[in-house]
Amino acid sequence: MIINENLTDLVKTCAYNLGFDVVRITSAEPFLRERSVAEKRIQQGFMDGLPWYTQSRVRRGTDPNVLLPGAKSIISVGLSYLSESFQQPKNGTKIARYAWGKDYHKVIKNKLKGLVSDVEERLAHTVNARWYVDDGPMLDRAVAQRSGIGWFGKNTNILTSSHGSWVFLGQLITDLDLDIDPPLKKDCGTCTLCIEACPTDAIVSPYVLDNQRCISHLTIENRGSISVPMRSLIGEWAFGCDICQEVCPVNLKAMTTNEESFQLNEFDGFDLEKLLEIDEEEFRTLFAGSSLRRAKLTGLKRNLCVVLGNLGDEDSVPVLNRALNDNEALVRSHAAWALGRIGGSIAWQALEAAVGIEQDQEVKKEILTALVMDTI
Ligand code: B12
Repeated sequence: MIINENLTDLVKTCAYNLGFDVVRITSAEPFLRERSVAEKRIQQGFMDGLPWYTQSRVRRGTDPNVLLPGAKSIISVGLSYLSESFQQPKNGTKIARYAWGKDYHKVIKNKLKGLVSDVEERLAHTVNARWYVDDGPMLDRAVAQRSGIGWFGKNTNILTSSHGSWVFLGQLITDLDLDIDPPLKKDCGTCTLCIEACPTDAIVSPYVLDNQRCISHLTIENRGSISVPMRSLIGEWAFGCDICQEVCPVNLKAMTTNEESFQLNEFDGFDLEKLLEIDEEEFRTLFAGSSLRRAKLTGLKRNLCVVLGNLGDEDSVPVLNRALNDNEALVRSHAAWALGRIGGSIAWQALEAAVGIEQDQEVKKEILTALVMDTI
């Protein structure tokens, strides 16, 4: 029989062999402090815009024994996605780094499943386990902090000593008796670079993020219109945002990933403008297995209009003009805004032609506003 100490070593060795960059263990005790913080954030309205993020989800997700009756330990893992070959797409648009390789949910879940079967094979008996990567009710960052994977940065991301915050987090709740690791005794000290760098002031105070102001939310989870004041602040970000991570001094020293699925530079040389002219079927084929699908085609088209408006290049006027005829009102309204922002006689003519035929009142309002923007 394997005594506890060796069992812990065995689990960690198996996890590192599968390619995880950081592996630590925490207990299956409830996360009471984290529960009350998350509940408070919901009450304060800082999680507004995420209807699925509810009090009952938080309560369930902070009690590992509800998720896996008989749970004794949680194996907490971090996998870096900082790829050396990373390159942003053509023409100045930006996509958050985490979305460049293959969809991490699948990659990490396969590894966690592999970890369970490797340990079961070595122990010659089944292990009760439940795994989560991003999509479950658990607070992944709370698990990572308590297990000592890393510490909470003021931008709310978990920072690891070796790979900075460029790590995905996942965990395996198990009924295994494992040795518990302590949290790290580290913090960000007096540094406030991430708070100062956020163009939308989304980090309202250290460790507190206003979801509705975060570019990541506005461009990924948000299904509706992007409010006019936020549009120009989004800058070039067409999907997600990395500003609060890019300015972090810990991230400057971060090691890069060895994970093959994240080395791929799927969009290298891809002209994102093309997205404005593809249909659902082409989108599904082009972006199969990519995290970008989360924003849906309509959301991505909306974002691209905003980015093209911000880039202000007159060469984008023809594609934006065609987007004024998109089937989705959301895309047409943001295309109108972008044309108004770029300005010039061709943009103006396109808007004037559209105002006569547009049936949707909201879009019509956007076109009229854009026509005025142009004449200012
Ligand atoms: C909802 C969500 C979002 C929302 C809201 C983000 C937010 N801050 O809550 C949006 C869409 C904006 C988002 C954006 C991003 N996300 Co996100 N997101 C999540 C999700 C699903 C839930 C997060 C959550 O519960 N938030 C609620 C708040 C209350 O939780 P919290 O911020 O962790 O709160 C803790 C701290 O504030 C801390 N705390 C509070 N007060 C204090 C005081 C002190 C002194 C200290 C030390 C700590 C502390 O305690 C709280 C409770 O644990 C998780 C996956 C999951 N299931 O956990 C991924 C997750 C957090 N996201 C992730 C990523 C990668 C991102 C982006 C980087 C993607 C991008 N490039 O665009 C950005 C980062 C934006 C940012 N600065 O946070 C990773 C983060 C990995 C990491 N290293 O931390 C996660 C963990 C997914 C994963 N499994 O890898 N995300």
